[in-house]
Amino acid sequence: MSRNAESTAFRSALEVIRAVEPRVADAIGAELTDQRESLKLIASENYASPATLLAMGNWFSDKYAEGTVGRRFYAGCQNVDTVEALAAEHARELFGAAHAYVQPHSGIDANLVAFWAVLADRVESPALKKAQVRQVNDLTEADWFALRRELGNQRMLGMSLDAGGHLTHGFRPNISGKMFDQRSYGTDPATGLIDYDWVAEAAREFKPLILVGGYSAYPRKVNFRILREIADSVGATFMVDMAHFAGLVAGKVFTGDFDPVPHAHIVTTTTHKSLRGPRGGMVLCQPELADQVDRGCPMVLGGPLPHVMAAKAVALAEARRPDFADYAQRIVDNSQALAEGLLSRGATLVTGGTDNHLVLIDVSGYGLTGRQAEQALLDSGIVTNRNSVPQDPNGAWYTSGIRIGTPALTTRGLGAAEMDQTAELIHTVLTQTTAGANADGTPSKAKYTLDPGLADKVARQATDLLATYPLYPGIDLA
Ligand code: DSN
Repeated sequence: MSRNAESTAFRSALEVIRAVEPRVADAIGAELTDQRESLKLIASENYASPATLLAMGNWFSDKYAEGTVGRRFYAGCQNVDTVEALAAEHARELFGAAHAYVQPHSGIDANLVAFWAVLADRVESPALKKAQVRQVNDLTEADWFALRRELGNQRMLGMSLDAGGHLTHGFRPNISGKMFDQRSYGTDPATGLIDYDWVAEAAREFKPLILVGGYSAYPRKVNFRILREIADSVGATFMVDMAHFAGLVAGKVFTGDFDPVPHAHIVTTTTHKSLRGPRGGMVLCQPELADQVDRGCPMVLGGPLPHVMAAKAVALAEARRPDFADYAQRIVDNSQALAEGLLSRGATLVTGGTDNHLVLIDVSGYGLTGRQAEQALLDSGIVTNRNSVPQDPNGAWYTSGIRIGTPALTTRGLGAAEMDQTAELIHTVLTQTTAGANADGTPSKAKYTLDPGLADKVARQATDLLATYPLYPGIDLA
C-alpha cells in the first residue's frame, strides 16, 4: 500500500469534515501537529496505526448491536458479527486465551464486566439465581434486599494506589470502592517491590473473593504464578488487569510466570496502551466465566461500538505479526535505557529501575512535587504525568513522582541513544526548576520557577530529536 493512500484518506476525510464544521477539521489537524512536535512520554498512550484509525471512522458507528455474535437484540447485525468475531479470534490467538470479549468501551468498563462475572459466578444467593434464570419479575422485596447486601458486601484485595495500583481496583473514587470491601497490598518500603509473603498473609487474614493483580504505575514484572497460588490458597478468584502491559504480553516479552493469561481466571485490558490499538477495553477469561462475561452488555455496558470493534480486529491482527514482538522488546529496551540515563545523572527511581515500559522518578530529590515537575516538563515540550510514589507524603493530587513510559516514542522509532538524550532533557529541566512559595511565604506545592528561555531551548531540542522519527510519515495533510 502506498503512503500516498494514507495522505489521500486523511486529507479527504478532513475535507469532508471541513465542509460541515471547519473548526473540528482544524482541531484534528492541530492535534496531529501537537503530537508530532512533543516528546510523548505518557506511559499509557501510544499512536495507533492509520489502518486502525480509519477502521473507526465509518458507518459501523451507526449500528446498534446489543447481545453477542449470532445472538443480537437488533436485526441486521451480520457485518458487526463478522468484525466482533474477528476481533475475538485475534485476541484468543494472540494471548492464548480460552475466551475473549471485545465489547468493553474502556478499561474501567472491562473491569466492571469482570467484577460482575466473578460476583455472579461466585456469590451463593438464591435471589441471584432467580435473577439469572430471568425470573426477575419473581424477585420479592426481600430477594432484592438480599441481593444488594450479598453483592455489595464482597471483599477485594488489590495493589494500593500509591504503590502503583489502579483506581478501579477497589478505591473510593471509583464504583469498585463502593461495591467492594477493599484491602490493599503495598510494596516493600526498602526495595519498592511487591512482597509476595505480605500479600499471602493479607489474603489469609482478609479472605477476599477477588485477588487483583496488575498496576498502572509499578515499574517491574509481577509474578502471576505466585499470585495465583495465593488466590488458590484462600479460594479467591484471581483477576489481572494487564491494561498497561498487554503489549508486552502480546509481544512475548512477558512469558511464563509473568504472562497473566495462563494463571488468572480472568484478565482485563485496554486496547490502546502498549497494545497500540483503538481506545477501548477487552476481557479474556477461562471457559467457566465466559457466559457471565458475555452478559457485559447490557449488564454494565452500553451498546457495543462496532466501529471500535472493527478497529480492535485490525490492531490485534497487527499485534499478531512478528514485527510486533520486536516492537514490544524495544519498548522495554528503551525504558531501561531511559532509566539508565536518568540514574547516571543522579535521578532517584522507584525500585531503582524498570523491567517494563515505565519508569517512575521520585522528583522529591530535585526539591519538587510531581505537579511542579509535570508542568515544568510540559513547558519544555515533554509530556509526562505526575504520579504518587509509595507512601507519598504529597498525596494523589500534588504527588512526588513523575511517571514516564516508552510505548509511544518506540512506535516513532526512537532507540537507546535517543532515550539517553531524552534523559538529559528531563534532567536539565528538573535541575533548573525551583519550587515556588505561596503569598504568605509558605512553600507551594504547585508554583515553580523555570527560565522560559531554557524551557524554549529544551522544547526545540525535543523537536529536533523527533525530527528524524516523523510521526505518521505516510500522512501529509498539506
Ligand atoms: N488512565 C490510565 C493511565 O494513565 O494509567 C489508566 O487508567
